[in-house]
Amino acid sequence: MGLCSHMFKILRRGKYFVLLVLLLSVLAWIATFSGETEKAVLVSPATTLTLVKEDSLRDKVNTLTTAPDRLNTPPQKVDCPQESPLLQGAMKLSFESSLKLKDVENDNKGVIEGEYEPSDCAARQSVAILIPHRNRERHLLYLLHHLHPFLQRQQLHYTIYVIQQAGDATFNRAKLLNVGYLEALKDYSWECFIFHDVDLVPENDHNLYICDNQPKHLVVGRNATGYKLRYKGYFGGVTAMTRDQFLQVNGFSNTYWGWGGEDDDLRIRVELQKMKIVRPPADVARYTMVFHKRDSGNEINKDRMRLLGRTPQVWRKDGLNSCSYKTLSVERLPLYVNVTVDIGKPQS
Ligand code: UD2
Ligand code: MN
Repeated sequence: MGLCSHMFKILRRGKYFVLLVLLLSVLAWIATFSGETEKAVLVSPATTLTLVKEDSLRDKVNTLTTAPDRLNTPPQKVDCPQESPLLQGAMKLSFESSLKLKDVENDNKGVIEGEYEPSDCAARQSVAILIPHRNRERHLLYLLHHLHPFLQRQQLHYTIYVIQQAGDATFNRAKLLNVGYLEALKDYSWECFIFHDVDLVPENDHNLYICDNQPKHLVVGRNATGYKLRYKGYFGGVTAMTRDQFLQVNGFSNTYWGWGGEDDDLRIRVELQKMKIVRPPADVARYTMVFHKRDSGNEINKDRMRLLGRTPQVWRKDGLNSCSYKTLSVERLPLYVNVTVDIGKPQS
């Protein structure tokens, strides 16, 4: 009997002991949980500063610190498909004499100050379209009319820049394009640049206005030349180079005043860098050139052969790094950024 009651007492105390242990565990769990919550809330700027040294950590910290905002911002866009579903292939082009700038603006409501990006996916490339220009307003209108919808069907993020040569000194297409590159980079870190004559309208939207890992020539053929490549090495009209490819060749030469040679000079620069020009298939890289005569102020450059001969010696110091100009205005018009520039005149 005595032994039994002793055992009974021990068991009863043991029960209280188990209860006590349970209670303590619950309290300890609550304490740990609330401690962690506090830590998560307390990711302060000071903490982020010490963590940002490592990129992966920076990402993690950014996720943490920006998470609450995400509730209010739209979800991240998915990448646009490899091939846009909006492409239509060969198009019938129209050049109506009744076309007005207002019509083109109304047709392109998604373009703001010359810039567009797809609303439902993240564009594969950000592209600056650079158009050298003086006194070709009609050609510019036709080009804007066709090019905006063309680029939108390709689901690109782009801005069209028109670089206007001020004054009536001899025209210099190449220098204007250098200016366009330098000015466009003040707006955005464009990864791809398209150097585009104002009078060339692409006929097929499978001719993609994106850059490759080699410089790309987009005009294999045009109406006036029976859609044949004019000559081997021809690099005029419309070309695409990445920001880095163009920097690597020091851009165009600034010294070609008047018609001709500047496109061959760029090809020589590309070849000196052991880069190789690529082209889209001939049935796709087709253009219509709006008919025109040689402009006054853009007479044939008789010095071009001599200049081409010295390119290998001078390209390092004649180009982007020596392009001096004075920007007179930058107007952000609905369909393009209009950069007017004084690029000087040829040295006599
Ligand atoms: C060819 C090339 C062009 C360039 C030029 C020689 C093709 C399709 N194009 O064009 O890329 O190498 O020979 O310099 O092969 N411009 C004006 N106003 C002017 C003069 C020129 O806006 O007063 C601009 C305009 O963008 C024009 C471009 O410069 O498209 C080239 O001039 P062009 O069209 O008179 O020369 P073209 O057709 O022989
Ligand atoms: Mn032309």
